[in-house]
Amino acid sequence: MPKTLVRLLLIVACFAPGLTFDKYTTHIQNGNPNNLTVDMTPFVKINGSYYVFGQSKVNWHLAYEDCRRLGSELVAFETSEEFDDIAAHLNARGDRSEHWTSGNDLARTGDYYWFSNVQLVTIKRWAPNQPDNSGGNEHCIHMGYIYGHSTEFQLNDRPCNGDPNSLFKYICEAPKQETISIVVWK
Ligand SMILES: [Ca+2]
Ligand SMILES: [Ca+2]
Repeated sequence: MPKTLVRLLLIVACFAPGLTFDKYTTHIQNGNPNNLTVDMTPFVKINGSYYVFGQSKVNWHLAYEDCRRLGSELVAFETSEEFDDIAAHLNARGDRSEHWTSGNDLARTGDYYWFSNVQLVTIKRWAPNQPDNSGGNEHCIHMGYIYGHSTEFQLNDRPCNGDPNSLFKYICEAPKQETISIVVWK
């Protein structure tokens, strides 16, 4: 048999069923389990999540826009632990100022959701007698030392906009990281 024909048969055989294999495979994992170096500037890492603490004092809508410009959302406290972590971070910096979160009841008064992920606000971190929808115009949630006698960060509802006394700093939260691994056979 001529050599060229043998080579052709071998090449064809490689593509025959049962003799092929994936050239590569992919795996997607939550987080960054291998601690790969990732530049998350200007976000700071707090207990596995990434946040930006916006320093300008703005209404809730402008705060949300600023977070979106960073590819993030206003913070959602899905757990009390996350709230406590952020409060501890601010306290450690000596920052007791008020900060917007993504929480609001703009869609249905009295139903408070984290706007960034549509999860119900379930954490028990409201300040005493809050939320009170004072004046019928308080629909956005901020965290702060709500009363003069407050001794810790808590949540309160305030007017989302149109109130010069409700211009606050804000906290943006980056989306959860995923790590994609590609295994290549060569
Ligand atoms: Ca969160
Ligand atoms: Ca209130």
